[in-house]
Amino acid sequence: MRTSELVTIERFIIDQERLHGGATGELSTLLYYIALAGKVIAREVRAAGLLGILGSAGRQNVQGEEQQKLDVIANDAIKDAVGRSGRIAVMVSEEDEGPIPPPRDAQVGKYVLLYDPVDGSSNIDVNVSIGTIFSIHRRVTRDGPGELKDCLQPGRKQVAAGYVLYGPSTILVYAAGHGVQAFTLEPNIGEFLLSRSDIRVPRTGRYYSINEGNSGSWSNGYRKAVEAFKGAAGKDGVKTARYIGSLVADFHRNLLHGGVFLYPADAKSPRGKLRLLYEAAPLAFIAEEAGGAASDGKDAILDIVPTELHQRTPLVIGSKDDVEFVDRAVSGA
Ligand code: FDP
Repeated sequence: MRTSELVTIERFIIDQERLHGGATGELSTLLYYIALAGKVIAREVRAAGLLGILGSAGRQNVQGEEQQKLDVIANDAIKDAVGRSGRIAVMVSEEDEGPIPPPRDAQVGKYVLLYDPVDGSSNIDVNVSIGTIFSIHRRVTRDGPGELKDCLQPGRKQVAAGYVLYGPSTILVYAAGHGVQAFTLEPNIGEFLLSRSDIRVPRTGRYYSINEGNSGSWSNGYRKAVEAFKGAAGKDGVKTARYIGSLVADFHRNLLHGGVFLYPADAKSPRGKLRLLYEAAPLAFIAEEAGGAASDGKDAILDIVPTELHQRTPLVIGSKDDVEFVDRAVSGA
């Protein structure tokens, strides 16, 4: 392929902006900085297995800098790259309790970024795929650094959402109201190149993904739905189980091949385990944009009005028919 035929994420973002006149370019710059942070994190993830050999958290590296654990490194990479982009009013990270204003000497922008720097952290030590998830809203306050109410907006109001999956390859997937696109990092030239455009999730899929270790404390509805996926009601609709335990990786597989990921409320997590603002809502935005669905077992995730920054929610996400099937089972219909 000729170099001129390669579509880098920067080129794609600029082309999209030209297609949709009226854009100021601010969102494009923000996405560019998120992609940049994704590359920095990908580099650290590749070396993560060496942290224990070359110096673990609490030690210093050869430059005399403190070597940190991956989630701190990833959180700082995003805060630093995006916080100084001039496009941000406020940020929310899984790793920080309160809203994060832009640095004092940085320009304040009109967007709100909510993110999970390292999703699936229990998989870091065992070299299994992990990810970064992000959600972007437009601020609702007028000026100055953003406030809590800028952060507590329903998912339906997102202007863009995406994730970076650090697997055998590093893949950035995002949606900004014009379909879902995937870009794969070409490590030798350091560019994210368009690898799939306008991703559509099949209406029903072959996979179901759930932590069955928690089945003892699921409600009857979830139990029935999972039994049906295993074929209790006959051969029709039988699914195969796949559970990585990294939400991004489980979601990505089901996005491409179809299927449903479930994390219901259970005895350990009575309100569900996953976080609404920077896990469930951005993935729900992508799922709907790709023709899929996402619910909390009853209502669409995108319609939930958040009341807390780190609010949890049950999550059923993926192929539309499969999500609706689970919702019906949960409601007892
Ligand atoms: P983790 O706790 O490893 O960070 O975000 C939380 C999350 O991972 C998701 O990525 C994953 O889908 C889920 O929790 C796994 O939870 P269980 O280990 O309870 O199955």
